[in-house]
Amino acid sequence: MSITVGRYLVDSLAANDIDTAFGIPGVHTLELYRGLAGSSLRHVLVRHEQGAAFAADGYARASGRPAAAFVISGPGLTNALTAVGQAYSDSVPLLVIASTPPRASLGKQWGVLHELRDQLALAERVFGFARSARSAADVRDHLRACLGSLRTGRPRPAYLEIPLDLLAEETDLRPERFAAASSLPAGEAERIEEAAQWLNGAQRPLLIAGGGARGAAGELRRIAEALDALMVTTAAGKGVLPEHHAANLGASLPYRETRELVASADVVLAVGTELAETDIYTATPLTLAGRLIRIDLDPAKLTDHYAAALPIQGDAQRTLAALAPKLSPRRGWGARIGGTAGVRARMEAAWSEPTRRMSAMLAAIRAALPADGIVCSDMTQIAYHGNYAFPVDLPACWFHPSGYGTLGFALPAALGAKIAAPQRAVLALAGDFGLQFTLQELMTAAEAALALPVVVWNNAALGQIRDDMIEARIAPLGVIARNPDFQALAGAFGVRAARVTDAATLTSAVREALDAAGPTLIEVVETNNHA
Ligand SMILES: Cc1ncc(C[n+]2csc(CCOP(=O)(O)OP(=O)(O)O)c2C)c(N)n1
Ligand SMILES: [Mg+2]
Repeated sequence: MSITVGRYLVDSLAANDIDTAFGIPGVHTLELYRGLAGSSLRHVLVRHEQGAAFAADGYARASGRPAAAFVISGPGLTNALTAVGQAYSDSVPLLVIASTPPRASLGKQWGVLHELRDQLALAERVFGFARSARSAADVRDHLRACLGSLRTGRPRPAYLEIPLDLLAEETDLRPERFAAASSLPAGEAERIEEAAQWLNGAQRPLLIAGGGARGAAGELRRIAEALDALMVTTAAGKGVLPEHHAANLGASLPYRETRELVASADVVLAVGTELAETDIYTATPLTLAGRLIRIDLDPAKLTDHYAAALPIQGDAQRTLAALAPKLSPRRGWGARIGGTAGVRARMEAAWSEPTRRMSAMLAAIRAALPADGIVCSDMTQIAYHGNYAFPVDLPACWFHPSGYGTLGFALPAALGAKIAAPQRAVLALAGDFGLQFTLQELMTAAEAALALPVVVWNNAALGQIRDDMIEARIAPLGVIARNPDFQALAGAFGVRAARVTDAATLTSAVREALDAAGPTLIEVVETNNHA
């Protein structure tokens, strides 16, 4: 018996462990939704396609498993692209399934509904992997390749487009489970041996761990402790070593004290990190006077502007697991400087009053969340500070739109994370302006009855940009925003709301929100502005 290609596609996704699709149906994707009706795949109706891709992103960050986003041709895809750009830059696997106009019209510019001049070309420039199907067999082959691309090598978002007339066609193909991807490779043995020699001979070894090292927490701890090394992470690598661990300087690359330590290290081992501008957050690049070893799945990273003296291409966990037993335990640099607490105290002593207030609010959130609680943060001052100052002791608990840096990530990513990990506490942290980019997803969270605290840092301004203008001696323009009444707005969505001005009340508001039957908008009113 034949089935439609739409049904075949949905069942193929389910057969390959994709269990959730965030999407918005349209006349171009009706046949996908006919397919969904009888399938085990869960569909979550979002309120904007940007929300669909952000939610799939949050789902993957929280669970390590990809989800799908179902979007219509043309505007469905272009709406999703900002979130795809974010997932690309933060190495997050997700799969966007888009329709296209009918095959006969493609490339002809007849002006058919939802037409783009070249939809695939657009997708190819933003996704890591993009394919266009013209037949049922193409759907099978491209889907296998898309899923393979998500599970081998550096994770990037993948894209498959299917013309709407093809989705409606019948096929005799049967959904199948594709062969499992091969496991990720460890680095070459000789290079690992050489890295061990360098590290064993180092006087001042320092480790830098990024998001690519998230799966190697145990190995990194073993290595840091054996060498008595110092450890720095990026925001994406936060928690690979508990931030309370004496070796850990945290995500402090923007701080002068840490940069001086990096500069004075004689061997730096950088694992799963781009060492990108957005990991460092100052205008000047890192000074690396010592010898640099880099471990990365992506060979392009090994020879970029921080070219490794010893490049090792491989999976972080497997490579570090091979390296760790070769290291001779000793006391060294960490002991000499008396651990990182003193360095951190010096960094923190310079904090301004408004920064201390943000710290207090971050501590209030921390106090309400269990150790494995997840925070999805937005592009807001409290989150930039939280990249360093929100303490986490486990990897993959603090998610920030680091690379692409788009506003609007926090709320939809958090709802995706909560759907992926319903048993865990998940919280969204956004600014008053950034929240409004994807605010409509509050309705999605309400409809799904997600116990999701949505904390809004309300300084009634585009605070960071205002401060940047003041520093650059530009008269503030376009940075004082008139806000909606957030309390009334929450009411319109039918969700609970709270308004807090002090840390203790914030802790209790978050605790209550974690036990609520739906989302809670918690407005934290910042009165002590920089300006
Ligand atoms: C899509 C997008 N547009 C513009 C920006 C530039 N931008 C970065 S932060 C910011 C202000 C955000 O204000 P708010 O969310 O209130 O955070 P605050 O800085 O006040 O904490 C803007 C406009 C951006 N990062 N992304
Ligand atoms: Mg603001």
